[in-house]
Order: sequence, then C-alpha cells, then structure tokens
Amino acid sequence: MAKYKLTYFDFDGGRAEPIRIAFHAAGIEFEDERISFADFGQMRGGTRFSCVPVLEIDGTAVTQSNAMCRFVGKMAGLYPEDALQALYCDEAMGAIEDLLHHAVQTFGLEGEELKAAREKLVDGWLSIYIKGLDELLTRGGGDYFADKRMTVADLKVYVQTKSLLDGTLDHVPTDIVERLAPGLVGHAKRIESDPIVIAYYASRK
Ligand SMILES: N[C@@H](CCC(=O)N[C@@H](CS)C(=O)NCC(=O)O)C(=O)O
Repeated sequence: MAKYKLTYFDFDGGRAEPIRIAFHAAGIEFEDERISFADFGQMRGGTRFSCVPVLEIDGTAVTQSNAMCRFVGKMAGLYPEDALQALYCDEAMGAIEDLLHHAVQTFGLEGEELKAAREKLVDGWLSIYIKGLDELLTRGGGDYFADKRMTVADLKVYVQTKSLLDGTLDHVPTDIVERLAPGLVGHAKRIESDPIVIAYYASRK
C-alpha cells in the first residue's frame, strides 16, 4: 500500500477538504499534515508552484487539487467512469478553481479597500459563478453535478458553498447563495447529510 501525505492549512475547508473526505471514503490511510500560515511561509519556496495542497505519494510530491480530487475520487468510487459524466464532474471542479482564483485577489486587502474589492466580487465574479454552478447542478438533474450521485465535484462545491453560508469572507452577504441559487443551498444540505460526509466528520471528533 502506498504511503500518502497531504499537506494543507489547518482548517476544515479549502482545496484539501474534498481530498481528505475522499481519502476517508476510500478507507485509505493518509497523513493529514495541517500547517499554519507561518509554517507555509517557511515551506512555500520548497513547493513546486509555491502553493498547497501538496500530496506526497511514497515521497513523490504532486500538486493541483483537482488532479488530486480525481485521483483519490477514483479510488473512493466518487468519480464517474462514464466520459461525459466525468467531464461534467471536472467542469464543476474547474469552475470552483476559477472562482477561488478571483476571490483570492481580495485577500490581504484591508479596510475600505477590502470592502470595495469584496463588493465588486459579489456583484461580479461571485454572482457569475454561483449562477453558473446552479446551471451545472440543474443540468445534472438538480441533486448532484454528475452521474446522478455524489462525486468529488459535489464535495468540492459543497465545501465552498458552506464557506459562503458560514460568512467566511467579510463583506460577502451570507444570503448570497440563497438569493441567487437556492438549489445550491439544498445541494449543500444534501452533501452535508450524506453518510460519507457524516462519517468523515465523525472521524475528526
Ligand atoms: N491550482 C492550484 C492552486 C493552489 C493554491 O493557490 N493554493 C493556495 C491555498 S488554497 C495557496 O497555496 N496559495 C499560496 C499563495 O497564494 O501564496 C491547486 O488547485 O492546487
């Protein structure tokens, strides 16, 4: 059995969270290396693209969270075998990556500058991506993004919807998802109450 080590920030969210859940769903042991932002400052120069998550497989480092989602998702039975459904799954995960790319531009700002940037984000890219993801969910049949069952795409979108509902980003109204795409709120509840997700968080207690 290969040895897996996943390095990411020390919170239950972000780009590593769907991978952690998928590892647990697959019943595969992995080292869940959780680092502080200060630790990251020390190690970032040693990472391939100056970012995390990094997955080490028998000591060999791999980057790119969506690639990791697919890899672990396949082992967990949480990635479609059908090519078209796999495409749908990838599209939703890619959309989340793009959204994070826009959101991250507002990180590190403060005061009025932060407020203005977040308001622009809310009216612009965030609205575009929430509505687009809602369309993808509808295309998938309304309950899941692909394959009419939970896949890593659902885990990835759920993690970000939850972050918005929890008000993680200052100046982003917590009701934005409900207002623009109530289906995504229902989706988050569906994924949160999936036995796979419940079992993962129970294992964290
Ligand atoms: N495309 C990469 C993006 C990774 C990424 O940007 N990670 C963030 C944390 S979620 C990071 O390490 N950022 C470091 C920085 O911007 O300084 C992936 O999907 O893994």
